[in-house]
Amino acid sequence: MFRILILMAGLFLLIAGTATAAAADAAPTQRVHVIVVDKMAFGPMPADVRAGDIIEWVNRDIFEHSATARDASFDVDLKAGTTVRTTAVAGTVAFFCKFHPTMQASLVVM
Ligand SMILES: [Cu+2]
Repeated sequence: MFRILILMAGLFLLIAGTATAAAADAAPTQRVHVIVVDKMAFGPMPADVRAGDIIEWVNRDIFEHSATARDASFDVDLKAGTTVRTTAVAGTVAFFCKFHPTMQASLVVM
């Protein structure tokens, strides 16, 4: 009887240990941040963007735009009325629209 009890306690510890390890291995939650392009301008930049998060570029205009990084780290083509997703990379990147260079903004990714 005592032996069975020891065996069950061991089994419980094994299961509990496995569950803890699985939780620790889980990747941090990947969040989605929306940047709206409307009326020939980039909307407000999302705050608290972390590397690996998703940036969802939404072009509500009837014109084609782009989000082109000055350091060439990304170049997103945004056809009229489309949505494009990219993965955020750490750093502060100034970007502009290559079709309308007065459209400019800067995105901070931690
Ligand atoms: Cu544009």
